[in-house]
Amino acid sequence: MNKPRLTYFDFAGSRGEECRIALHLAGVDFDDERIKTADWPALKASVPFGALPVLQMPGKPLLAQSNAILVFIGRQHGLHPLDAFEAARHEALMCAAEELRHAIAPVLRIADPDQKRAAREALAANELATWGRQVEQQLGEGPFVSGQSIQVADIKLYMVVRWLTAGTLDHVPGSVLDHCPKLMRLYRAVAEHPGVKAWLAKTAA
Ligand SMILES: N[C@@H](CCC(=O)N[C@@H](CS)C(=O)NCC(=O)O)C(=O)O
Repeated sequence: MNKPRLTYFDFAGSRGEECRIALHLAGVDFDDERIKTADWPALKASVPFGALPVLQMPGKPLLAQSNAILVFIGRQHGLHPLDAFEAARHEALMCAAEELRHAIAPVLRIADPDQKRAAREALAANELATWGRQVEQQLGEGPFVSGQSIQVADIKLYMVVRWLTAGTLDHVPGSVLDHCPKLMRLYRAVAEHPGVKAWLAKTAA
């Protein structure tokens, strides 16, 4: 192995896709390993915390946890603040994005249609609305978290907002974050970033 390998499911979203976008923006030539769902049970015990993504750097053990991977890439390639306090502020936003994903996960597993509707409507009205307001309060003049230059925290927030506002989560309206103009501006700025567009165009093919 002579180049970094990012391993995730064969799916263009969530924690793995945000790491792929960061590697692409960083200009890293990486092996984009995509695991088939059927192969996952056999692999699960071999990765540090039994979950993906993992990043393998040549000569190093596997690195797990999407935020650790993003911060590592960001620090190496100018996509994470050099100032320690500003970096910690970015990491707080990234932790908040992970906490939200963990709050959403159980609701996604509900099968009963009535319970599913009730839980998702409550999620949209409560946790998602509150999370959006809290993140909004952390944002400044923009368009990105730290101003004019995109950082890994922006990529993380973009991926969460893209998921929540796509209108593909039943009973969660695409307008769920409309009360967060700074966050939506950040989302659009990441979506319009030439490097992000180039990655999406390349992988959509
Ligand atoms: N905190 C971890 C969460 C990782 C995680 O839950 N990954 C999911 C996919 S997004 C996974 O591997 N699910 C399969 C499983 O847990 O067996 C991170 O940020 O990387």
